[in-house]
Amino acid sequence: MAKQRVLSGVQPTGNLHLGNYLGAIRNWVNAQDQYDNYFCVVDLHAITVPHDPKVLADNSYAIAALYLACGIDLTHSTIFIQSHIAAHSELAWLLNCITPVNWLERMIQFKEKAVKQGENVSVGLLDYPVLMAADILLYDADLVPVGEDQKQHIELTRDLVIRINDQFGTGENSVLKMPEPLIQKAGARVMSLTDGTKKMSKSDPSDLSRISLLDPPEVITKKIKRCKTDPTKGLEFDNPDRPECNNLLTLYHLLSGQSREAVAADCAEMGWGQFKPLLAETTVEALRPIQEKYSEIMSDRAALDAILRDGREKAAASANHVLAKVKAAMGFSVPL
Ligand code: AQP
Repeated sequence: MAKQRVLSGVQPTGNLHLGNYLGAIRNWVNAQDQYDNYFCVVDLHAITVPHDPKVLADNSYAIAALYLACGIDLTHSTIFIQSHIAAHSELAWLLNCITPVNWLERMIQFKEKAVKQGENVSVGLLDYPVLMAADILLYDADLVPVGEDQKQHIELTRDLVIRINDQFGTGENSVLKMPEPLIQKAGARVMSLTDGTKKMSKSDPSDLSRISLLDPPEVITKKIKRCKTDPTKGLEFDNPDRPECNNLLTLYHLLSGQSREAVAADCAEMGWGQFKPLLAETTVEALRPIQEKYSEIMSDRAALDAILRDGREKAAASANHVLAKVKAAMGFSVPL
């Protein structure tokens, strides 16, 4: 039986952080041998917020290298850069024309990011979920592994599939495949180090709020030393009055590989003075192999280019096939 298809991606908007890793990439790596995987660097999404053209391309290569450094294996997975395949923009346009504006206006991510852009908020930011739907649907993806924050966008993708299939499918023949979100409970929402009620994010103005996968050991140690805690003695999971405590214990559980029960028992009597150095050391050791592999990959640019060229060819074959199917269903003429 053919393996189910997985599609996911990360924006090259800055260095990847522990939220991107634990909420998304690590789960891709752990499950990759069960699926036929497509992982893209979603650079078209990165320009929905103000961006610096001087660093966009380098950031995209860096994210692709980090995918490999985190353990993405090319025998199970295809890695490519979204903008290298024109079908993403083209399908997004076709989907735009059947998407009600009010579906997009109620997206939480749009509302949160639009506030930051004020009067300059772009059509691109509003349209982000439609482009994301195109990314997923072009690969006939069965499953989309993401963090909790992207769930609403996948629901919108599913609504678009229903709409396209109802309007343009014929009888038994659906045009697009219905994808499902794949959200792991642990790590689905890693929170900011400076505010345990906000998600860790690349766009937070404070670098102290996140641990980037490429932070050197002394920076990781400093960020953990300075992170927000509370005055209560003893550490515990799931106390709604102690969001920072829950977040830091969860990080320790995920990065140390110890079970939640073992962590809860070991840390029940601990104070922050004892726990913080333990978390810092665990984080440094968990990221060390990723950082070493990343340096190795970045030192051979020709090899990375070749991987991305192969990825583009493979991804384009699927994307162009689905795009042609949608265009035919919508009634476009075929160029002679
Ligand atoms: N804090 C998080 N906890 C768990 N998962 C997270 N993800 C992001 N933040 C967390 C997951 O990482 C994947 C890639 O995300 P993205 O880069 O495409 O965009 P994002 O979700 O908007 O991530 P950021 O860091 O918050 O970026 P900015 O600040 O640029 O918007 C997704 O699967 C996401 O769920």
